[in-house]
Amino acid sequence: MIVVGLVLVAVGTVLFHLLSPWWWTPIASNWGYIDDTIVLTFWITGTVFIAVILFMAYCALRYKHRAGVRSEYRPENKNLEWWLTIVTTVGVAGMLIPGLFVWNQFVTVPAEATEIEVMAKQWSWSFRKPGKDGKLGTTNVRLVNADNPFGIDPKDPNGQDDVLVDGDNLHLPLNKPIKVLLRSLDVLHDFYVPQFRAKMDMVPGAVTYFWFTPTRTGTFDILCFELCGVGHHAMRSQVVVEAQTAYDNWLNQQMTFKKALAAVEKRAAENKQLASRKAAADIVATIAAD
Ligand SMILES: [Cu+2]
Repeated sequence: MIVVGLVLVAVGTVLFHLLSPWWWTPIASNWGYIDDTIVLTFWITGTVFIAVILFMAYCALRYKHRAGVRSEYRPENKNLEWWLTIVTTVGVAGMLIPGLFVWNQFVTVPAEATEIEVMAKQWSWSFRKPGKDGKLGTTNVRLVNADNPFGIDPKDPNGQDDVLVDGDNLHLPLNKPIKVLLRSLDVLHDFYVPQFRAKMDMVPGAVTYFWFTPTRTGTFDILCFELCGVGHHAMRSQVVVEAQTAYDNWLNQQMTFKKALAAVEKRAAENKQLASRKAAADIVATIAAD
């Protein structure tokens, strides 16, 4: 009975793998190596899993209780120990070593990569890109407020032409390497686009990063991959990968920090004017009442 159960587990697992509708979405970045390492780990762990299950089934059948037969006591088997040690070492090394090579590439950002910044907060995403100067302005969390959600230093000339994308999708040009700088305003978040494979935690008070090159046009979901509170599941946005001309069109329509500052100042001036007009009207009303 146990033997049949164990064999069914092994067969069922393989069938589930072959027939399962849940598999990766087609890749849209340069990180095919990450898929390769996962597939390699899958084959090593999968083979060992099936081998162990079938070995247990074999032992349950071969060494089942028989009247009058006693088991033999064999505390040591040097030969078997060597054999198991070598096979285990090769298996573990096979899972670890390719990952080290991929990690080395993952943390080596190409010199030509364009920086973009992703800001996470409970529970939304916003994005910042360098303007024509190609440089992001310096930021400070102390400067973060409703009018300056990124905390950009208004005195830094590099920040004036920064492009701010708040409440809209992120657009990226096709086949251009991107260095993603990640910030969080409140708790741990994690920027993840399944089709890009790469992801990274966002830590309040620190700037983390990763890089990738989008290799396929399309619209892909941005997910938060770190449980960050009750709205975690709804922390969504989208990234649109498109050809350079379409991307340039989109970029030209976006708000820059300079324009955002000007709008804030204009609003402040209007409010002041309204307030003084109201004060004057109040005085007139008081005089008239007298
Ligand atoms: Cu989150």
